[in-house]
Amino acid sequence: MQTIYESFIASTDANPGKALFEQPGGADVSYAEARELVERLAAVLTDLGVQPGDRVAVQTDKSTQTICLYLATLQVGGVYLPLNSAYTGAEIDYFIGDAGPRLFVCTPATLEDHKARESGELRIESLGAAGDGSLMDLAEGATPRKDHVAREMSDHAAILYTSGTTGRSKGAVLTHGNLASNAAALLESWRYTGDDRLIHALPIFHIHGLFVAANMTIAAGATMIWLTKFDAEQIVDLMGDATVLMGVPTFYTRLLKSDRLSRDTASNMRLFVSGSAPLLAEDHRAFEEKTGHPILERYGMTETGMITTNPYDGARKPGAVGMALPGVEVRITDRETGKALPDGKIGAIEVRGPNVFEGYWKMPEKTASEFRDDRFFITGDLGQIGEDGYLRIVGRDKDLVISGGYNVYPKEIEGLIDDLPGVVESAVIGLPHPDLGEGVTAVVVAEPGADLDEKGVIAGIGDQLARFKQPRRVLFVPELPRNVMGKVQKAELRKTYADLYK
Ligand code: MCA
Ligand code: AMP
Repeated sequence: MQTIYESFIASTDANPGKALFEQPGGADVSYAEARELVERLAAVLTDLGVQPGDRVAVQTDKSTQTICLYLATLQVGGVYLPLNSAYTGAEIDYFIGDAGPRLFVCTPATLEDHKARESGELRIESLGAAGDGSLMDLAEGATPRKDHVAREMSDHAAILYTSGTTGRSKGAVLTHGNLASNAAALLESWRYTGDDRLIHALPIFHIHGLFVAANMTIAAGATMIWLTKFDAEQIVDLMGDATVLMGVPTFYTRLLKSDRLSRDTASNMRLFVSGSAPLLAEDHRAFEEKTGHPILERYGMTETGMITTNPYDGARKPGAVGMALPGVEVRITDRETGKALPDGKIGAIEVRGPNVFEGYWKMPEKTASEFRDDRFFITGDLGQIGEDGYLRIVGRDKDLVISGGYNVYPKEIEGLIDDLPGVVESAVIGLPHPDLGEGVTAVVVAEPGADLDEKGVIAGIGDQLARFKQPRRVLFVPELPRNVMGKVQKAELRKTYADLYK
């Protein structure tokens, strides 16, 4: 097996002139051009002191240059640490403090603010969406570095932070073997080849946009039609010239609203993939009716990459996430005892395989608590394997809201709301939302006579939280429903307010 970086070199050698990126309204970037920039960036990283194993943290806008920076980090043996561009100062402080990167690359607009963090151990440079910024200035004059640092499959390739249901965010450490094996399994399962032309409209700081969409394209030697933002009408326009789309369910909800989505406009496409959150069965059916394409739904996680997929050739079933990928094992267990359950029973979804991460960065106890003794990882999702062999996710054993494909951990928001003057306590829940799947909603108990309203709560926590984590609505109640053990009954709140966004 090759590392993703080695696959990139192989794809470049095989077809140097082929477009890796096609940018509507902008310039194409061939594999050879991308490689030239990767090698110049690798020289810059080396000059900046990035050694094998060093973290390179990146919070930039989506650009082809950011993908080149990712590949350059792999070339020098560094560990890539992408950060959501919506994270605010306080969130960034935590990630930098925890991961201790050698280099942090931000946007040109935020460079001045971040420069204050610079020290002997930490360099700060910038990279802009237009290929501008201090890092690119350095790359301009650099001599391309031709060699690469050989890496074992067990060496670290990336750290992706996932918020915790309790306490601090955890950095999931992914190895070269995790990335390479998952890309290989997906290429095989989805028949993805160098002939494919992927509409890439996802962000590139998560597994979905980076390690599914981009890694697969790079490993196959295919082409990405590169969009910096999701726009349903633009995607319908591009379908005639593309073969694959990968998206979160909100992409499909929005595409279905386009009058121009039809069998005709989708006739050149061979595959539509959905993941990161549950796809509504009604959207699955409506999409097939309108376009003739049954969406292929798959299931994954930051810690594991992709786990299961509906079949390429067999039935792609609404409401099901399919079967384990080649080389990956999935089982359903009793949540308490960890004992395997027979098909048909609902239990904890556990996974083992070359896709499963090494552990959480500097958190050995947390890591140990989420693995069974036989190295099965406990996903925190609840599911059932049917007689048909398909896995269906029926719920979550973790307190998590997924809004537009982004994970939001209630605990983090509740902590900030509870600290506001006049608040007794709060519960943050996800309620069915027609566009985002789930809408983040805060239910708050205020002190008697407190001067507090919906706007005040949102404003009070706004500057500490990325926008996508902020509650869309804040509801006030005299008290929160609790069970006999005193635990807040979030399921009851979800039932009471189920129609809030309808
Ligand atoms: C944008 N906003 C959101 C979200 N996205 N609010 C809540 N939840 C969101 N997901 C805010 C914006 O800040 C803006 O706020 C307002 O909503 C309207 O923005 P709009 O233009 O409608 O949004 P958009 O830019 O079109 O974004 C919607 C989106 C986006 C395209 C669905 O959220 C997206 O790209 N999601 C994909 C996430 C993803 O890649 N997930 C994979 C991670 P204001 O107006 O106040 O500024 S999970 C993963 O990787 C696992 C392993 C897996 O299985 O795949
Ligand atoms: P993250 O931690 O951001 O990687 O999110 C992973 C979580 O997203 C999983 O544990 C699931 O709860 C959810 N998820 C991913 N894909 C699907 C899917 N197809 N259906 C339902 N939930 C999904």
